[in-house]
This record gives sequence, C-alpha cells and structure tokens, in this order.
Amino acid sequence: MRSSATKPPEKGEEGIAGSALEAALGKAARAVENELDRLLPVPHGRYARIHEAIRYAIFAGGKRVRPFLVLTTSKLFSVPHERALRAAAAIEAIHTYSLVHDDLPCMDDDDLRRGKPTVHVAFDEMTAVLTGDALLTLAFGILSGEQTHPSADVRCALIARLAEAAGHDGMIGGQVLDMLAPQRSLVLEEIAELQRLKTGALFEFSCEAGAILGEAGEEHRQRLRSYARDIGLLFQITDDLLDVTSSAEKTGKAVGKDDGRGKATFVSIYGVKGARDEAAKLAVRAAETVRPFDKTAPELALLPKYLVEREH
Ligand code: GRG
Repeated sequence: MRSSATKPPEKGEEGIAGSALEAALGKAARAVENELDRLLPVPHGRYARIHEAIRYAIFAGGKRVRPFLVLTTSKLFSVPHERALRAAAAIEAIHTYSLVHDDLPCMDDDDLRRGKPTVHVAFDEMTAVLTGDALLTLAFGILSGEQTHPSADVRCALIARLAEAAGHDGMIGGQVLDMLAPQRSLVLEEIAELQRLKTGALFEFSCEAGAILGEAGEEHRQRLRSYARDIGLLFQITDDLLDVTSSAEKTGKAVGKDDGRGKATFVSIYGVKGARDEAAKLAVRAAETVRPFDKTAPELALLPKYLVEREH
C-alpha cells in the first residue's frame, strides 16, 4: 500500500477535465496525421522534392486545433468518422499552406516555424511557394472526393464554405489588411476585423464543417459560428500575448516580432493584463455558447480555457 507521503496529489475536477481534453486533442492529432499520411503523395520520381516539402510542412508539428474542431463538431451530428477525417485533413492542409506562405521573405520573412526551419529555408523559395499552392489545391481535391460525403450537394456546400473562409473575403482578406495596414494607426475595431478574417475565418469553417457534413439546422450552425468567432479572437489575443511574453523555444517560432515592427496588436492596445482579461472573458462566453452540446461533446466547452492558457 502506498503511504500518503508518496501518493501523487489528487487532481481537482478542473485538472481531470484538462487531462481529458489533452487526451482528446492528442487523439485527434494522431488521427488527422494518419489521414494526411494516407492522402499526401509519397516522394517519387521527378516530383520527389515537392512531395518531400509538402510532407515536411505538414509533419513539422502543429497543435492540430482546427482538425480537432472539425472532428468534435462532426460528433455532434453523428457524422461518420472517416468523412469528418477528410474535412479535418483539408482544413489542416489549408492552414499549413497559409503558414508556409506567411513565412516567405515577401511576407513575414520567418526562419522558424513549428520549431523547425521554415520551408523556404529548409528547401528554397520556389519550393515553398509551390508547397503552399499544392496544399491549397489538395484541400479542395479532398473535399470533392465521394468518400467525403455521398451527396454532391453537401460536398459543394463544404467546398463553397471553405473557399469563402480561405479566400479574399476571409483569410486572404485578413492577410491583405495585415500587410497593408498603416503601422500603429489601427484602432481596436480594425484589428478585430483583420484578425476575424485572418485567423477567425478558418476557425469558423472548422466549427461549421461538422454541421455541414451532418446537414444540421441553421440554429446549430449559428451557435457554432458564434463559438468559433469567440475562440478565433481569443486564440489571436493569446498569440499576441505569446509574442511578447514567451520564447522561440516554447512557441517554435520567432517572438517579439510585432513590437519590433511597430505593429498594432491586441496587446499594444489593451496592455498585457487587459489582453489576458479580454481573452478570459471570451473563453467564458465561448464555453457558455456550447453548453447545450455538453452531453455529446464536453470537450468543446473545455477548449476555450485551454487555448488561452496555452504556451505555444
Ligand atoms: C499568406 C495565404 C496567407 C495567409 C496568411 C493565417 C495566416 C494568414 C498567417 C499565419 C500567421 C499567423 C502567426 C497568424 C496568427 C495566428 C495563427 C494562425 C497562428 C498559427 O496557428 P497555430 O498556433 O499553429 O494553430 P500550429 O503550428 O499549431 O498549427
């Protein structure tokens, strides 16, 4: 029998919930990585270099939060796992393409991503551009496949929603605002708008994908959209906080860049404490929004707090 001195400290309810969420995130990450491994080209022939770069970008690491959201929201509407996995792989392909392109010398010019040299550093610039292009194209190819859903209408709805989220009125639009924004002169509403597009749009797709695959009603879709908006925003606020409070070792990417460029962020506007408070407030609201889903997917309500407390 263990003596009380050697007994590990009992986990509180929150700790247990936190570990359950971490286990669920890990499980989702492994599942989507297996699916991507199946879907990505195996390096061969004259195209081997681009195939290798695609695999390098995808398997460099990453938290796989967006695939987790696709898989978890799919569970709400009893979407078969194999279908949800394809949509999860598609969103991770789009997300990874955006990181590869964002790191290019003509954009953010970063050398480190997911703790490894960026694709243009590990390979070369041309290969990095084409890797992003290939991943973007692959995502739509995956969604168009019959294994994603037997109904062509549902597949088209998914494709249209992803095109909207990733395109000029979504992530690309946000990136344009970010690149062209007059430094420091952005006000809070403009930063929120920019980030809602740049970071939030893919979160919105990730949360809605399950509802589209499950042909859920508008009420559920709206609830998930509103949850996604809050977590997209708190995710970005946390990203801004990590840029000033964390290190490259922990985040796996360069830090201190926003301040170095005189870029207006949530932290430059709210201050560190104000930004933390704002993120925490959004986390509470997001968790409340998905309470009705607690029985089927309790992880959804746990995720917001986890995302504001993340260290990378
Ligand atoms: C260049 C097409 C193009 C788009 C750029 C999303 C984006 C738009 C750029 C990424 C740069 C960036 C730092 C965005 C802020 C928040 C964010 C999306 C961080 C990275 O996402 P994580 O933390 O990354 O989920 P991992 O590596 O865990 O997948």
